[in-house]
Amino acid sequence: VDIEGRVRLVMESTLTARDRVGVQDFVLLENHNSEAAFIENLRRRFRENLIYTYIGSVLVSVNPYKELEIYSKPQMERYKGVSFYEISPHYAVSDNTYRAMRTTWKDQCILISGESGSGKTEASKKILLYYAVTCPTNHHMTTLGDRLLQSNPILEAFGNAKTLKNDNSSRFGKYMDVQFNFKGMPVGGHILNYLLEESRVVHQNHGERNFHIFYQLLDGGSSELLQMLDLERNPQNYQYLVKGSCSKVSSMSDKNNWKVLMNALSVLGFTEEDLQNLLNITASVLHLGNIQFGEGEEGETHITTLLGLQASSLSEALTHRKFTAKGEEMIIPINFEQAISARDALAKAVYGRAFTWLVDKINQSLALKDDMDHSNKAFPVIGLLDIYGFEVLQRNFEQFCINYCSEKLQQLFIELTLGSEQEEYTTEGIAWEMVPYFDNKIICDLIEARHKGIIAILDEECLRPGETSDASFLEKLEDTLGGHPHFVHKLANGKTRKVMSREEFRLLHYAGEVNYNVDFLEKNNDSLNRTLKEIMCQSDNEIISQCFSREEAATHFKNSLSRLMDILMTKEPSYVRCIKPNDTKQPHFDEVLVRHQVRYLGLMENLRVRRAGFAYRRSFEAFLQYKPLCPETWPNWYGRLHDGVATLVNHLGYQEEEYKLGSKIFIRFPKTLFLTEDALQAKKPEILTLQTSWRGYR
Ligand code: AD9
Ligand code: MG
Repeated sequence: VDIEGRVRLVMESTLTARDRVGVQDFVLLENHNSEAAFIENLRRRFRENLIYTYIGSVLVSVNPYKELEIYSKPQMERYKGVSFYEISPHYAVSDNTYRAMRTTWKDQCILISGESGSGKTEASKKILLYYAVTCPTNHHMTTLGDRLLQSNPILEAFGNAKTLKNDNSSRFGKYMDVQFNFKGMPVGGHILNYLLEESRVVHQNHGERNFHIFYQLLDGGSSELLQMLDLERNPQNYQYLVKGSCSKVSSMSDKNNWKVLMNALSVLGFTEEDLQNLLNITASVLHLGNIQFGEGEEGETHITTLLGLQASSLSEALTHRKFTAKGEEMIIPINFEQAISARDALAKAVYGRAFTWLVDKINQSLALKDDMDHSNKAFPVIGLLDIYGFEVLQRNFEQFCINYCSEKLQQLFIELTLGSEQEEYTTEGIAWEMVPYFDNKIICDLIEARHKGIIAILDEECLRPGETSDASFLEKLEDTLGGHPHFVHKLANGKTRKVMSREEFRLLHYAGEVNYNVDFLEKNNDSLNRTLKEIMCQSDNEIISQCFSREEAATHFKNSLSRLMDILMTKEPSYVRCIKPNDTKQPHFDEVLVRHQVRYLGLMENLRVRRAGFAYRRSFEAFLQYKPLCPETWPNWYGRLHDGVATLVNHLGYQEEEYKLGSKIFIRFPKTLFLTEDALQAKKPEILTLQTSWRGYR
C-alpha cells in the first residue's frame, strides 16, 4: 500500500475543488486564523448543498432547510469502512464512531449541540438511520433497527412542538444508548429523557403550539375514536390549544403523522390497552383545560371516566384543599385562581407522567433480550445526545433549565477539546503555545455552585416556611450574586433598570443574554396538592396510578444533568456542532447569525487547537496492534513498548511533524492513522495465514 501516494491524491482532489466548494476540513483552510475565511468556507459549501465540514474530528453541520439527496441507502453504503477523509463528511462521523467502537471495544458517544432549530434532532436521526441500515443484522435482530428508528415518531409526537424557532422543536432532552454485540450488530437500546417542558401543556406563547400529539389525535383519529374520547375535531374548542392562536403548521401534516405514530406504536409492541390508557390521558388533558369552575360539574364526569377515577373525588379535590392542623385533618374550599392552578398542575403532572411512562415502555421494547446473548454486560455502546438547544424565547423556569443544560454541554465540549487537550500537551512535554478561549465554567458555577449558586438559593427559599416570595428570592439572588460578571439585576446600574422589569434577573449565557422572570418558586415546588396526588394514585389507568411524588425540580434536574455528564465522561466523544443559518426557516445563509454562532461555539479556537495539535492518541499497547506491518515488531515485540512503537512508526515512514511520543503516541492527522489502519486491513488475510501456520508449527 503506497500510503504517501494515496494521501497526495486525496489532498490534490480536495485542492482542485476548493474554489467552488470550499474545503471539507477547516484544518486545510489556508487562512486558518481568519474568521472571515472560516465563514466564507461555510457559505460556499452551504451554497453547494455541502452542509457538513470537519474541524479535525469535530463535524460542523449547517441546517440546509431543504431536503437533500444525500441520505439514501446507496449513499450510506458508500461510507461503510471508508476512511473518513476520503469521502464527504455526512456519514463519516457515524461510521467513524462505529469503527472506533469495533476496534477498541470502548463505549463511544456522539454529542450533538447547537441552538434551537440548528438541526440536532435531524442529525441524530440520520446517525441512527445509518446504523439501522448499514450494520450487520441477523433475522432475530432485524426488527431492532426498526424499533430504534420508530421510537422517534413516538417521542416526537408527545415531546415536540411548534415554537417560533422550530416547527418541530424538541421540548425534552434525549440521550440514547445503542448497544452492539461483538459482531457489530445493534442488539439493544436505552433512552434517558430529561425535563419535558410541561408548562406547554397549559400555556403556549403566541405563534406556538401545544405538543404535536393533541393536533394529531384531533386531525387523524377516527370518528369512532374521537367519539369514545368525547372529543370534537376542531382544536379551537380546547382551551389548552388556543393560547398560541396557532393550530396548523404549514410544514407538517398532523393527519399523516398520526398514521406514522400509530404504526410506530405497533412496531414497538404497544398493546391495545396501552394505547387506550395513553389516549385516555391525552383526551383528559384537553377536557381538564375546559373545566369551568362554578358552573356545574358535568364537564368532569368524562374526565373522571377517562382517568379511571372514582366519581366525584376529582371535582372535590380540584376545589378543596386538605391539610392537617394540630393532628386533625381539615378540608377547606379554595378560591377560583387556586382551583385553576390546581387544575393546570394536574394536567401537567398527568401529561408528564404519561411521557415518562412512554419512555419506559419504549425502553422495554428496545431492551437487549437476554435469551439472545448472555454476555451482554460487556457489550459496548454508542450514545447519542440530542438535547434542547439554547433559547431566548421565554423567561420561565423551564427555559432556565434548558439553557443551563446547554451551558453544561458547552462546558463539556470546551473542557475536552480545548482545556484538557491543551493541558495534556504540557504534561506530556510536547512544545505547545496555549490557545486562549472563553471558559463558561464560570456560568455553570453561577447556576449550580453549592450554597451560592442560583439553584441552591432557589431550594433554600423553597424550604423556608411561610414568608418566602418571588421578591424575597430575587433579593436573595441579588445579595449573593450581585457582583457576578454574568448576573445582572435591576439594581446593578442605571442602564439595566430600563430594559428589565422588577421581577426579572438576567444571565449572560455563553450563547447570549436571557432575562428570567423570578416566579421560579412555585415551579420548583411540587405544586400538585396532596389530595390530588392521593386520588391519582387510586386511578384504574395504569399509567397514572403509579405514584406522583417528585423532588424539587431544579435540584432533580441538576442531579440528572450531573449524572449525564458522568455517563458522557466515561465514553470516547465525537461532536456534531449544528449551526442555524437564519431565523426564517429558509434555505438562506445569514452571515451575521452564523458568525454569532461560530463565535460562541468556540469554533475558531477549536480549529486553532486542532491545527496545531495532535488530535489522535493511542496507548502504546493499542498502537502495537499494527505490529504486523513491520518485520522487526512482528510476530512479537519483546522490548519496551515505547521502543516498539518507535520502531514501528519509523518503518511506516511517519514524518517527524506527524506524531509525538509521550506516555502514548500522539498523531496529528487522522489520515495518518487511517492509512495505517487500511494497510493493516489489506494485510489481514496474510496475517491470518501466517498465524495459522505459525500455530501449526508450534
Ligand atoms: V430544537 O433545539 O429541538 O428546537 P433542533 O433539534 O436543533 O432544534 P431540528 O433537527 O428539529 O432542530 O431541525 C429543524 C428543522 O430544520 C427540521 O424540522 C427540518 O425542517 C430542518 N432540517 C434540519 N436538518 C436538516 C437536514 N439535514 N436536511 C433537511 C433539515 N432539513
Ligand atoms: Mg431537536
